[in-house]
Amino acid sequence: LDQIIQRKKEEIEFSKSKISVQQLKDSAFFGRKTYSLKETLKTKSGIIAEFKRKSPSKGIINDQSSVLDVASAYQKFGASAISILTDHDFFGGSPTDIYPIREHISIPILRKDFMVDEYQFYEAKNMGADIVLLIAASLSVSQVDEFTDLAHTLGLEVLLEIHTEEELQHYNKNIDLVGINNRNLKDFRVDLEHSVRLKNLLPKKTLSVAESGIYSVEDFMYLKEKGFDGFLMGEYFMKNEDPGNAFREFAL
Ligand code: IGP
Repeated sequence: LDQIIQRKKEEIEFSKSKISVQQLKDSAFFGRKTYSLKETLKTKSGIIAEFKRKSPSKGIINDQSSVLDVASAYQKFGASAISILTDHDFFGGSPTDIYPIREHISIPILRKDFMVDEYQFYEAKNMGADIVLLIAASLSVSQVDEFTDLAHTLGLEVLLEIHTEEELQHYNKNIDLVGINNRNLKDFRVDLEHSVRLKNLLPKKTLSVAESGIYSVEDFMYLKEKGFDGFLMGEYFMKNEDPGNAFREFAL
């Protein structure tokens, strides 16, 4: 994680030198309408289906599928939202993955990246995202606070990702949704029980999302039964040649 954050900071400095915050704000796309995950979690499957080409733990998962084909199928078959990894170096994503699909998608899009600088929030808005991820493990409590306010000013919802009990301190009542990562980012182990325990420590009405390592209908049903409102799934769909069809079969 430290290595990713270090690299991310260099990348942001480079982006800033090419496009200023003012230029991002001036673009026509900046003022577009946004979609709410808090709403679509209630009315659709609850699944936030992810587009992910590769990851540090799995290597290449799928570098053939087109983001528009996959996102359109996810939407068609009932996803509550689409998550798109925009990190290039570690996840094979691109900052231009969201922009070209935005006009075809009418459910919320999560910009999944490592948010460490205000600049990235203006970027996310400009890309066409509706939700941003804040990873507690790489942010201070006050950063989470400030970034949440900024996201809201821009009309973006915030998904706070936690993995440990200590990280619960990063929660504040302005946060829209809390994601509990089933995967430990240090050793990549998945533990659903651990997530359920953490979920039970959240304030009762908090919207919760179980993230990562959901590899079967049984995993999904188990987490649903334990009261999770959302389910963030990537690899299970993306490892197929046709991720949209894998989603369709899962959601049926
Ligand atoms: C999806 P999976 O195991 O279904 O592919 O996981 C998603 O939860 C995972 O990609 C993820 C992630 C992250 C990636 C969760 N939190 C933070 C990058 C950064």
